[in-house]
Formats: sequence, C-alpha cells, structure tokens
Amino acid sequence: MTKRWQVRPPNSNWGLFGDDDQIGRLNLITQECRKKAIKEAIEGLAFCLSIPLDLPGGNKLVESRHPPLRTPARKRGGPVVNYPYCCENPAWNDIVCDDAVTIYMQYSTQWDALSHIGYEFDADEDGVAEVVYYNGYRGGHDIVGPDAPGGAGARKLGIENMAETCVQGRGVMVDLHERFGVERKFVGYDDLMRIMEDDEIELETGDMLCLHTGWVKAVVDHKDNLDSQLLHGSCSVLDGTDERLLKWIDASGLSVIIADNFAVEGIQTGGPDGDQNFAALPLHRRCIAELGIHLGELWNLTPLNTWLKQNGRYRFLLTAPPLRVPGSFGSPVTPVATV
Ligand code: UVW
Repeated sequence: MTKRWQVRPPNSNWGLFGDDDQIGRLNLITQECRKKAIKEAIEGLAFCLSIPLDLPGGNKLVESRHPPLRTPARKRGGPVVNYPYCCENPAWNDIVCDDAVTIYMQYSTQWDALSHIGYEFDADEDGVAEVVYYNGYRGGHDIVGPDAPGGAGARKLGIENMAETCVQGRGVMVDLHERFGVERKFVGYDDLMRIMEDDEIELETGDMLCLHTGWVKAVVDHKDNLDSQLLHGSCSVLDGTDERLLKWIDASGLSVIIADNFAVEGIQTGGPDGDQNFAALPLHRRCIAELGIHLGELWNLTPLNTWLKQNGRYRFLLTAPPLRVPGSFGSPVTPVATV
C-alpha cells in the first residue's frame, strides 16, 4: 500500500490538506485570519484563559489523570532549592531553584492532539478494520505503545505539530451558559444556531470557536467540595449525536473548538444494541479523527465572556500554543485572549 488509506470514512476530509498533513483545520488559520484577529486587540487588555494546572483537584473527573507532581531537581545528592552556587565555585554568591513536574497532559486546561482519538475502520479495504487516526495514520505504526522502540507516543500527529503553528487567530465566543444556566443540557444544532442568531454572531473560516458553559467556574468555586453531579451532570455540553451539528461544524470553516467544560461534548453512555461502531465521544471522532479539528477543554472562559458581554463584543485575539513536546497526545495550555 503506497497510500495510508484506499477508502476514507464518509464524513472525513482526509487528504484535503495533503496526504501527509498533520495539523488538520489549523491550516485554515491563514495570515489574513491572523491580521483580522490582531484587529480585535483594541483595548490592550489580556485575559488568562487557563485554570491553575493543579485543578480540578484529585482524580474524580478522570480516574487515570492525576494532579501535577512536583519534585526538586537534584545536584550533589541534594535538592536544588535555595541551592548555593558556591558549591560549584566558592567565588559565586548565587542561589538557585530548579524543579521537575510530572504532568498528566490532559488533566487541566488543555488541547487534545490529533493523536488523542482514533477508531477502527477498514481503510485499506481488506475486509478487516484497523486502528486509524486523522488522515489515515495508523495505530501500531504511527501511534505506538510502550513496547515500541523509543517508547509510547505519537510518531505522527503529536502535539508538537500544533505548537509549531503557534495557534494564534481570532476567537469567537458563544455563551451557552447565559441561555442554559447550570442544568445539564445537550446542545444540538438548533440550540446553537438560535443563540448565534440571537446574539448576532458570525463565524468565518479559520475562526476559533469558544463555548462558554460556566462549568469550569463552578468547579473552581467548589474545588474543595466536588461532587459527581457537578463534575459529570452540570452545565452545557454539545450533543455529538446530532448529525446536523456535526455537519455544520464541518461546513462552518471553524479551525478549532474550545470549551470551559470537560470534553466539549457530553459522553454517550451506551450504544445501540449490536452497533459495533458506536462512539462514546462522537464529536471527538468527527472532529479529531475525521476532520482534523483540535479540541480545547477545561479552559477558563468566564472572565473573558463577562468582559465581552459588557462591551458588546464576541471576538478577540487568541494565542494558545500547546507545549512543544514531541509525540504527546495532548498538552496543557496557558491561552491568552487580547481584546
Ligand atoms: C477523553 O478522554 C474523555 O477525552 P478528552 O480529554 O478529550 O475529554
């Protein structure tokens, strides 16, 4: 097989940005888009769109993801904290601190890489489904486990590809929280279109869609007393089973989707009987694996959303590169919005 796929999934755009493309719809953030984005930096006010990376706290949200663990670097048998440089050279009077942090890349405010989600699909038409990711990259070959030489990681579609684009463009805020409050609401195409029409929001090719749900604010406000209802059953989530919504995402020309909730969409709890293709995260599948749309999750959007509302605006300059870690499936991010 000279090409990675003979048949691509029906709703995918594999090949559209080139057979070996690894950045998907980030290709749509052009120089022109960035110039339009910079025009939104009118007041010179900046907003930090991350929560502290040790939140939401504990591992109640996802059992396998834990808060960052920090340890001091070590030198000459001791920790490099208040470390006197005179140990190196008696003439030096400097004091040094260095540390190391073990980070679960998707624990807190983060980007999903295009290697984060794949599924089984018969892309080479041999009657047997294989594990495929965006643009036909393969599980076991391009995305490898711990037994592979060099260890587990994304040999293709790693988060470093996203970082190299700088991830700077025009953010467009849509306020779901104002309409739906803190009750769990699966937001479909009709709901989203109604809000965008009522709020006179226009989305252009390359824009970075931000969905304000209020979930992260509620979680941070209750960080010492998090319960399952708040974590898993409150605020708005997109309805990834709404095919019209998925079609609109594709047709809209948006480059990425960002939300201040756990997973942008709500997790589907069960599959129709006998349907082997059922996706627990159908919007992840369509966006990440089929269309090359990165998802940003657990962002801190409330202060920016409040300012935008108070000032009759919904657009801003957004700069949000992930860590340039080769081979990772996601990354913490400290995004900056400028208005
Ligand atoms: C999951 O694993 C639920 O994905 P994400 O981090 O994109 O929410």
